[in-house]
Amino acid sequence: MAAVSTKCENNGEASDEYSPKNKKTKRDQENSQGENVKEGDENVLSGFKTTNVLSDSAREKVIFVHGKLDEQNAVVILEKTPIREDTLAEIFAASTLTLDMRNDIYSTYRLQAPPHLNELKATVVLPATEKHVKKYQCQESFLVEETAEDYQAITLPFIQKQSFSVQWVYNILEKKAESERIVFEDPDPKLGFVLLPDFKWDQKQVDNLYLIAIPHQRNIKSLRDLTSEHLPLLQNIFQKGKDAILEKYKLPAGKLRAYLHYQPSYYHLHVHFTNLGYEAPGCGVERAHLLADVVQNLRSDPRYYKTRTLYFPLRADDGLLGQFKEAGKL
Ligand code: M7G
Repeated sequence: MAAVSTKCENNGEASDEYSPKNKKTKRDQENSQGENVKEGDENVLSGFKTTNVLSDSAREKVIFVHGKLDEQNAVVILEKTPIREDTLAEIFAASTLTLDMRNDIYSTYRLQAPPHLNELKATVVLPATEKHVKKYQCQESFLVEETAEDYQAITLPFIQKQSFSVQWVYNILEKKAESERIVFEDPDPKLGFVLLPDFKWDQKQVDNLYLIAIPHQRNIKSLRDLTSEHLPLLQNIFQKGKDAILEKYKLPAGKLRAYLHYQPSYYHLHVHFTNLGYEAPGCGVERAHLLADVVQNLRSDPRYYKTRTLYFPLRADDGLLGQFKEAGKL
């Protein structure tokens, strides 16, 4: 992704008098509780004022924009969605075409598809914290080497103070949000989990299928906390996750990539399930740990992830990178 601008405005708090904000503030409060209702056709982005572009990609056809909405900091992600095979007949029949150039057997056109086939996916983070703004900003990354001691001395204290809120995860587990999107649930408090579409996936086609499995257990922050004690949970997620995806999306296990991120952004354990044919963001070897490997590693050494040195990338202005530098580890 090319950085269009790396300038970051300060995160001013919204003023109380601003009238449309009173409505929003109420919605924000509802949102932290979670919201299952559909918002209808109201254009909540009509007042969005762009501050700067955090990053964009012509290849992935996505742009991450930082701005203000009702005087609150917001991040909006706009993304062109894949073209579905089942819409082709309508695209060919009902679009308008303008010729750009013709040369021998070659020609290019600007094609205007009917509006309902020309959607953008918009993801809104409101209010966005400074950490959200940094997360979506295009930046240089550095590979960090974290020993078990570094985890205890540097990473753990940092994530206990500074990580993103996992309120959205609790909202899902408590059915306060996204309950209508749940694909499968095993309600067992120890072994159970909720499987639902990741909010990066528009669910229109399985080509870019992306689901997450979130365990009901709340005390597992990340891969680092896993021991052989968690094998029944991991195996349950693996097996039932694959079965549910086969049943609902007809995608067999051999077409799936199931993995955990280290470091994750959100410290409540979760498993990513993506279509193997889709190069999902964050599926590279520097961050993704295949669930099948995690299970094997814990079988051969119950404390594998408690003792191993783990490697992961951190962005240049990530506070955790600063902590590793301060400790003379980089
Ligand atoms: P991660 O490895 O902690 O962080 O994965 P990452 O975002 O850096 O990959 C968390 C996953 O949860 C990501 O794939 C997010 O797209 C997804 N996610 C984040 N939020 C806030 C939500 C949400 O509110 N709903 C859903 N369904 N997925 C989310």
